[in-house]
Amino acid sequence: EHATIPGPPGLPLLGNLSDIDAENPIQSLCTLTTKYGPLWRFRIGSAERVVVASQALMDEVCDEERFSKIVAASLEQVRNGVHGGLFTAYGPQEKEWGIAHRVLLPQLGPLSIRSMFPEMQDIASQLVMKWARHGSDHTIQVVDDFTRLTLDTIALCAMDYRFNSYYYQKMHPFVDAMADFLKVSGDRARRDAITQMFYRAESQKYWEDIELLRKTSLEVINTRRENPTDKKDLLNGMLNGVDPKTGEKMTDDSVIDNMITFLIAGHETTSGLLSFTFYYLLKSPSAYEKAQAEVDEKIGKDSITVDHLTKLPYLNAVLRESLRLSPTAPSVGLTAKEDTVLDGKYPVKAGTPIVALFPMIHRDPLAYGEDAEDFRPERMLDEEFDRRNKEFPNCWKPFGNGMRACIGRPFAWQEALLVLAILLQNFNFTMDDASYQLKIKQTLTIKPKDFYMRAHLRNGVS
Ligand code: MNH
Repeated sequence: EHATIPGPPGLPLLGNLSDIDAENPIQSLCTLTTKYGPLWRFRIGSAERVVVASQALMDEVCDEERFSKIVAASLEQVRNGVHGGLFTAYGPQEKEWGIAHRVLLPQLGPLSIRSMFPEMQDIASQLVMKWARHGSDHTIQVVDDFTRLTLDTIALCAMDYRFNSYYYQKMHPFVDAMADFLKVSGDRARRDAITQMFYRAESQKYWEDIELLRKTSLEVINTRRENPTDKKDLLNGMLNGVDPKTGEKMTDDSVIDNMITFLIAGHETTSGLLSFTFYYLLKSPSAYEKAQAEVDEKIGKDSITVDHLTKLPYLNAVLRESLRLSPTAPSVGLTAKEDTVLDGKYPVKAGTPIVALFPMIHRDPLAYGEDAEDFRPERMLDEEFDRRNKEFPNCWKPFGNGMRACIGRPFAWQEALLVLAILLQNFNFTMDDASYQLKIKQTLTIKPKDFYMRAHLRNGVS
């Protein structure tokens, strides 16, 4: 028995354009889900999209035999700058993806990441110093400083380059170019070809930004070739690594594509994670207390080591719970490989984009119960977390699925754990405005908007 997927009616030409807030599309999709249920469709112009928003449907589309990642909309535009880099590649059918994937997987595995700990600690300590010197009267721009931290960390670990962002109010020109390139990629995705013609000046700057990103990256590569080191960073990994399957190395263009990709994929998501985490901790005093108690008990006043990080179950749970409620990469795009039927009765054509909506999937009451809206890290402690993932497969997917899942996950996790621990160790935090209500700013990722806090140095910790 076939049924039609429900959805908002929309206009003949524009489709559902007016149902979706261009500034905050994810929020609109979530609101519409409460109206149309966990499986619904919408149109932008004549292009149809299907939204999946429950654990059961997510589990179905995670089947890589039937579904694969689709590069549509913003991602298609990001390809203007980074082509077949890991994040924007169409998939294994694009040779560049396979080679880079196999060369980089071990470089970003838990073992290699451990060796990056000192550099992560370097950047994290600089943040502690900055906040300590500013003192508790200073309003911390949480998202901005965490973005400086994650960007400096990935640049230092990936290619031994220091942006030194903490020292500047304005961002490094490379960083500005990257941010503008991403923003305009998103804007372009919402325009048709005719409308796009009216954006000549924007378009020119867009291609100049891409040029600057690629030229700077090539300079970094050339500098390394002229000054070889045996440092085990990603740049050396990319320049020297040999794909075990084809015996080939990555081309220079592919190294550039992926260098920019790491800077893009490697900073916004992690800075968003840290920002939301502090928001949730400040809103949940009991979770905050437990987190700080764990740091005091397991680390105390010692300098943090990479081994400390394996002994912080509660902090782990805090990060998982933060990513559940506010998945900083809030959706991924999939498509059916062949015409298929979802949920046993809803036909979906091959090629139709399917949006997996993490904020709703992660609040499915079937998997998370009636308190799914609450920030409760206890539910994410290993035992319960594993039990739930077994009973409700794919109910927590903030890093995506299968072979196209996040390759930077171990990197992001080590960085986020370290930063959370070192900040709780050194400061007591308060909300700048106790009545702050969470607002969300969406670009490619989501972040809390206008969220500020204050840092009070804890006594006796240096
Ligand atoms: Mn990451 C893919 C989330 C940190 C590099 N990342 C993905 C995907 C999600 C994701 C979701 C799948 C996208 C898709 O299906 O279209 N990533 C995150 C989150 C964090 C994160 C929530 C932090 C928290 N990612 C990082 C870091 C790096 C990185 C740090 C780099 C060091 N991510 C990638 C790359 C891909 C990716 C590269 C693409 C992998 C592939 O398709 O081969």
